[in-house]
Amino acid sequence: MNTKRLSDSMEQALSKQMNVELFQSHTYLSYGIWANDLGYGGIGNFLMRHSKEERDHAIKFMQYIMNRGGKPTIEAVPAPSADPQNLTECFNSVFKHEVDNTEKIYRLVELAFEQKDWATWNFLQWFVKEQIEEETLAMELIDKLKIAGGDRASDESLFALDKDLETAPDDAELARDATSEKP
Ligand code: OFO
Repeated sequence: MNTKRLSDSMEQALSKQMNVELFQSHTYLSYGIWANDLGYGGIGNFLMRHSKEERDHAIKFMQYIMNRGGKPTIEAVPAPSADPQNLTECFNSVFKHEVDNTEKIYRLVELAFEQKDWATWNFLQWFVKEQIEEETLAMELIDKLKIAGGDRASDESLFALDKDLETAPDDAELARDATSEKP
């Protein structure tokens, strides 16, 4: 008996997204190596932690497809984006990667809606929320670097930024959790 609870097109689309998450993981890992190589151990550590989060996202897609009776397919992971030229380019690229990924998640939500696949729609809401956090986190990176002086930041402020990112939380605060005491 066929127990698959996903349409073929949804199974393929979710599997494709699993591979996109692995590509994101690859890219952040390679950016982490780049930052480390320049001596920014804290920034490199932050990017590598983020690489792991992206792999975890891939695992969530993999597990969901299997739970619904489908079979995900691991594809060849494309080479990560080229090394950035500087920290501004690196953080801008992180933001762009996250926005691109959000667009992909939105297309999956649309597909689930069209197919009235409410289980998948519900599963994807976790990613909609996650992308709000990840875009916010990427915006904060850009802001922190801007405050430190951007490409003309002094060694002292880059040292402080590097230290800050070594221990920075991996998740941004969501508006839904804000209160008047803690906006
Ligand atoms: Fe950074 O995003 Fe995964 O989903």
